[in-house]
Amino acid sequence: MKITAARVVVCSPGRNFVTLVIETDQGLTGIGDATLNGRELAVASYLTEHVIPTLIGRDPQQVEDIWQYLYRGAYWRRGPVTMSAIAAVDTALWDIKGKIAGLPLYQLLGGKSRERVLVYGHANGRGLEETVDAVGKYIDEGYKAIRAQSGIPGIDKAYGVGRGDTYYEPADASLPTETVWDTPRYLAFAPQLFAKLRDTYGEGPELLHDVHHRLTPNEAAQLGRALEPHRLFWMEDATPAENQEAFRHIRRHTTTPLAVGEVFNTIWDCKQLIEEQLIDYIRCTVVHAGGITHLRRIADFAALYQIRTGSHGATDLSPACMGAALHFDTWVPNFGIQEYMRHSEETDAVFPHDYRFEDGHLICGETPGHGVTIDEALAAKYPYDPRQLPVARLHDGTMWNW
Ligand code: CS2
Ligand code: MG
Repeated sequence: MKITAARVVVCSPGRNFVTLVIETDQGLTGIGDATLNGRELAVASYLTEHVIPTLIGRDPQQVEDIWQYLYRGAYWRRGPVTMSAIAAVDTALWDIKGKIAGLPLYQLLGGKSRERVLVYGHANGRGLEETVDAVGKYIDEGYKAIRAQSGIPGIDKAYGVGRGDTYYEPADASLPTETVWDTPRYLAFAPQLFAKLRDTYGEGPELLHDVHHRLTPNEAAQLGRALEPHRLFWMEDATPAENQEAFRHIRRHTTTPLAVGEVFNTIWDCKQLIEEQLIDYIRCTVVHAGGITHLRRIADFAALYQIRTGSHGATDLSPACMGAALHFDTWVPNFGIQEYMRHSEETDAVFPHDYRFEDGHLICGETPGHGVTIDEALAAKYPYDPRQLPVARLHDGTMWNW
């Protein structure tokens, strides 16, 4: 079998997506997500100019060798652009392999470890009361786990607050929106929000929270401690993790579970975090961490240290990523949870898929491959719409981590 053609489809059915389509001489086609929010065309160009020409004529069944070729062979290793491009190829090849075998992807990985995948939704509101109500709506819809993000008095455009109560999309303008960050106000507010949530909804729902890289290690330790009485499922991205050792300090001072990894590209970004058991959940995802082939390596390594998976699943990860992730989650023995921010109806129509939501869980389908396709004619009706992620500054103008 040979790869005869590959192309990149960039479309914007409500938000931007980059999708790689690979065709073979046997008429089988596979797709992979290559979306990197706010940097879409960099990955599209990397694929079109540098990767696709090297794929033509290769046997699509050689998934591992093609992964190694694109990783080792590029000489310039790692980084979000390279690893998203590799992920797209890898996901499309696993999709094709499933179609050749006539099996859903989870079967190729080793079969089901569970019947369904626990997901968490993203509840948000402009202030405390609105956020508490938004969490209630998710509970009413059957969610067992909900991440709560709220607007904070005195902070203009806090992370995670959307325009509606379900969809959340931070990439909102062609040039980055300026937001303002205020750590003392946030540290005073966040424990009040979770106290109120426990007070209102009791011990039942799992509650999560994303700090979005805003704190120093010591501030993160303080917040983790303050949240302990409210029993969080996890506190996410408490401090930037380029310096993995920073998590030693947080870990020493709090038992609130820690989750990190949505911006990681390879196992090297989390090697120390995992080896030293500095986190509880690893959040790498299919599209940004080199596809199924590499994510499997990260998860197996994490399993040695009883660290579980909790893959990123924001709306900027396309249904093609979500489909592959759900097969991965159905197989991976050390599964923890899967993020699930629902896509818009336009997005769902462009990417027909067979996964479904039921009782706070997602269930992957039985279609051979990962079960997601792209309607290219419909995609063509939604041209690229340049948008970037916001930036954050402190009140005095200092650039901060968004
Ligand atoms: C996030 C995302 O879902 C999450 O946990 O932190 O909202 C993230 O900000 C976006 O995916 C960035 O593109
Ligand atoms: Mg996050």
